[in-house]
Amino acid sequence: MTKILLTGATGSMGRAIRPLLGEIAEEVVVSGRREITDLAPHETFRLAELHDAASLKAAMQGCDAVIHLGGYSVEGPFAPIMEANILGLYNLYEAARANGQPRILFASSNHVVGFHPQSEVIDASAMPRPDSLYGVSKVFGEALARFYFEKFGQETAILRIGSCFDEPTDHRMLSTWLSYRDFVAFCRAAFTVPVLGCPIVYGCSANDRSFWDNRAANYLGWQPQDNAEAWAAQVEAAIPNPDPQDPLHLYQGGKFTALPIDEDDDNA
Ligand code: 15L
Repeated sequence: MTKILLTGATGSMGRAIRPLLGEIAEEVVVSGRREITDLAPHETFRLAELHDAASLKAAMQGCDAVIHLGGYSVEGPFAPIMEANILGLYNLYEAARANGQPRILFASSNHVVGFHPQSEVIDASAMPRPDSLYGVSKVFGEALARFYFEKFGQETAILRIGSCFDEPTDHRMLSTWLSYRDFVAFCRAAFTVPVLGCPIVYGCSANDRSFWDNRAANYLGWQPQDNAEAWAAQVEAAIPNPDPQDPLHLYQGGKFTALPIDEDDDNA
């Protein structure tokens, strides 16, 4: 592994994982919509906008792998979701096709399957049950990744990320939490396994309360090290009696399942 392109480097997850990427790459091209100036010696910056295909093609030049965190990462109005997660993802895959098909880590989301109940354990064969327009856009992203794999052999690790934050802060996150170091270990596994293919993997640490079964991805050799259970007492003390009827606790997607459609004036 030599040179990785990181999209969405200015987002919260991008900022958190940047210091760890030197462990898996000699060179990291950090890209985003705003200039980044606090570069480590192994980092270079490229301004790249997902709606600007040429900027993505240029940023990807010479890269062996892509960690695609860029995009619209929460529920919101349809127009910006569409621009970043639908048009933007198409631009990303076309940039990859023009640049020798580096492997892609596609940051999909648990919100693709958010309407599955928390009482069920699901695996990669579960039916998509998106819980938001954002989740629907990630279903598109997964389909696009699969299409480029079938048609061109483009390899992608589709990671349905749970909750990638410093630490779990509510009961749901005791199931869905993904630590930064487990995420980076996943990238390493996806970029070094001899044959990647186009697997769907749930992005969570080795949580006792996980909703997800990743056994189909054992061939990647990814062994997450962290477990949200270490924060269980802290979370249970802070939120002693979670309401079981609260959407946060009914469905895997939590509160996203209860959000209203955010009407976008431009599309009304
Ligand atoms: C996501 O997909 C979001 O990007 C993140 O902000 C969290 O809401 C996360 O899911 C989650 O479900 O906790």
